[in-house]
Amino acid sequence: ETAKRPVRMAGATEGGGADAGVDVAKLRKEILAELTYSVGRSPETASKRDWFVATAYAVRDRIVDRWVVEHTGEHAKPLKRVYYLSLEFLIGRLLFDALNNLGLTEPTREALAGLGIDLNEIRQEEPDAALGNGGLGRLAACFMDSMASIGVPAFGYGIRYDHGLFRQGMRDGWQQEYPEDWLSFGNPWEFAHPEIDYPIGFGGYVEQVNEGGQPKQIWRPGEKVEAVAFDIPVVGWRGRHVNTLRLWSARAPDPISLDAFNRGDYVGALSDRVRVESISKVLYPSDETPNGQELRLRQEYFFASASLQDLVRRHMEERGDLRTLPDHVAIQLNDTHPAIAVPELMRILVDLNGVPWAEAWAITNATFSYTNHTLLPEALESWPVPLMERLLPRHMQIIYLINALELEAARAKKPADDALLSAISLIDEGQGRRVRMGILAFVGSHKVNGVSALHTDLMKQTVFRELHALHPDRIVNKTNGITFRRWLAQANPRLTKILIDAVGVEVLDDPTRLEMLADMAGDSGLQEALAAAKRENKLALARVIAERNDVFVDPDALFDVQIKRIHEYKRQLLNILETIAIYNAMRAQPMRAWMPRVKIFAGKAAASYHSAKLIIKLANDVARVVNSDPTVRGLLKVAFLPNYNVSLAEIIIPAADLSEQISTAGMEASGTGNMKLALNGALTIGTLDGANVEIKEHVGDDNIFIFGLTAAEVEARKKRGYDARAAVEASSTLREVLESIRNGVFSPDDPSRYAGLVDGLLDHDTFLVTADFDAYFAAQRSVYKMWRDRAAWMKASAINTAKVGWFSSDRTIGEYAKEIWDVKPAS
Ligand code: B1H
Repeated sequence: ETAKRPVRMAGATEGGGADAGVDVAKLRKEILAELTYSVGRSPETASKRDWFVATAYAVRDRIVDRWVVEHTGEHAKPLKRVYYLSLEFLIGRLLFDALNNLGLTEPTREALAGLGIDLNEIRQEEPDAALGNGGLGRLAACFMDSMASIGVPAFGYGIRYDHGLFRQGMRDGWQQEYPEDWLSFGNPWEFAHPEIDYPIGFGGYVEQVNEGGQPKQIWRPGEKVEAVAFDIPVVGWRGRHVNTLRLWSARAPDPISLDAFNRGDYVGALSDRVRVESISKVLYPSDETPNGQELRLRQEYFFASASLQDLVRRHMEERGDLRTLPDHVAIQLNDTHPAIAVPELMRILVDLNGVPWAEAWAITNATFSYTNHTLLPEALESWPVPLMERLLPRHMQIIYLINALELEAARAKKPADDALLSAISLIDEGQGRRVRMGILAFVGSHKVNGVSALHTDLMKQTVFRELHALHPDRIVNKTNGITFRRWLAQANPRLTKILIDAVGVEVLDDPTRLEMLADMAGDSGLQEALAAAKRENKLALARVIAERNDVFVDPDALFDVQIKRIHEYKRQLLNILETIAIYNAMRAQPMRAWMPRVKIFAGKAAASYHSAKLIIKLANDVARVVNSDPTVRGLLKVAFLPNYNVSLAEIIIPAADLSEQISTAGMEASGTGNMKLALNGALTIGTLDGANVEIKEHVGDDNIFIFGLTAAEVEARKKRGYDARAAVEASSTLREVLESIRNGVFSPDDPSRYAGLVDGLLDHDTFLVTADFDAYFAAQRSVYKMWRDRAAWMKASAINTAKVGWFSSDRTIGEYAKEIWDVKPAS
């Protein structure tokens, strides 16, 4: 039913729709009671933070009421639960998640207003929980929201890092890392459970004992750590279901060494504790760059072991038989980071519960599944065998045994194929012996998934080619998704209101209803409403850019946005080169009718990733030069916004006109920012990479700007041996750009700053920046052609919003539930 509806400007509540029938006076009383009795402040002396905490507590109470219902009575023992194991949960702020899902946003605004408090102000007091690096961690957070919303009984398991991803500062245009301290004022959403604790062992040795004539292995760890549970309730849409995010914190069994203390060695008295508790101190900021430190492996085993002990205990309490584990438990490994859980479950089954190996392996395989998020060779986890032997000696034995049996089975299927055997071996004999965690996760799982159609195909052709041949039904695709509740309803209430008016409030429950908007995309009333909302959002972003960068931008300029981790394969450099090309053209012909545009960048670089940090510096150098050049007359502005995080994304995305998704084809597994931006009406300029391919299929070729080499062409080019110098020679625009960088136009204080960067491009352009430059430049020109025709642009923008309903993480989770977990959602 796609009958046109008139576009109404009044109607449902902003961004909500489920707010009717709430007793505002009662809510106000509850907030005041929390302020008094939980925070310990009077309204007269309360700070904004106090008000935030009191409000969070009041909302939390209501979640807990439902949580209790969910965990007693008929819901208490669902047939099957999902356990989502992830080293990262990039959850951001939670107040509006909870308010929006409970239909309490407007009532709370009203309740607080009656007390002279502005909800929009106090929400800024909530720290942004950054327990993740980027897309992978944010995906886990979107999945938690979707599982609670569509009624998949689930626990998320991760680490309660004291310090999340570093705060990014800028000094002179260079990235500086500062510690992040989200817990310094406490976390009102969590419940500490010091009584839920599990011992985690490290090191020591394996003892072989004789049990009824059978040899039996017993691990005697040399060191013990306790894992303590902290729970955050996750409430789904309309408050129908509440799941749990359980994060583990490390605690030393002995808080202090009294021996050392009594000797007067006060630092030594605490040193063991500090070492042990360092496990949950800080998130690794690596993001697809290798780190390989021992502490990281400790983190992985710490949280995998605690989570398995916890779910096995629950399963035994409920079902009393370990052999039925796969009937009631599905464990999803978010990348290989928790893959050590595979041998850990084997240890629990075989060593601790006497299950025969073959049966244990069948149980393990039926319980686990694994999501791969990257094919970049440098990002594939592997651990040195000597480190594994020292830290987890029993697991190393189990891994050897798994490997022997897998190789034997492969040999039986494909005899005498040595290349195949070395390709699927758990042990990489290449550069020192290492355990390949991707292979371990693959063989330990019944399903292995990629995160976009293209990525899944490439998995089958490259990294997992041989394993795929042996297990042709194991690899499946689950294209990523995003929660529309955060990325549309909360982040963009102006657009949400228009959508509700246009296609009905049901769109909040069923994003496929957005499709109805496509038929109205040509309607000038709708276009004007969309343009007005976009302009308001751009004004809000312009204020942030002015505050943070002291740069003043025109809200009517095209906002061209690239926001994501800084990585060479994501090619922020390509975008900067195009920026310089425009700048050069403006200087050559200052009086031409240039369309005003703003280039907006944001993102963090791994602290040790020097070339990524140099790209940030270049963006800032270009910004300084361009923004202060009078010949440009303000028609081109460049802003690198520092400290990109979930909250900043919520401001930038609703204000974007153009979404930069320009990775070297074949390298971005999916992307999820691409989905958020298209949903919010930005047009994509992008390569045929990751989920861009599927976005193109949904929005149609006319409503997206695709350019550049395909993944297959990239492969072919590299095989052939790519000659960047020839490409640069052939492009006068690119040549000029590179010359201006090399000549120090953007670094007069240090003219040779970028000599290495330019030489690198010419000598080994690994990411084919120069190969795609001309095509990218041309695609940008077609962007401008469409931008000049406002009606055409707004129509394409509306179609983008209309056609991306499929990218809801509710759809993604529905697919996981059906095809991987065998769980029936409750609603
Ligand atoms: C993604 C990572 C990642 N892929 C290692 N891989 C990390 C790898 O700390 N580490 O060691 C951290 C993160 N992250 C991203 O996952 C992909 O690049 C995106 O394309 C994808 O959208 C996202 C979610 O699937």
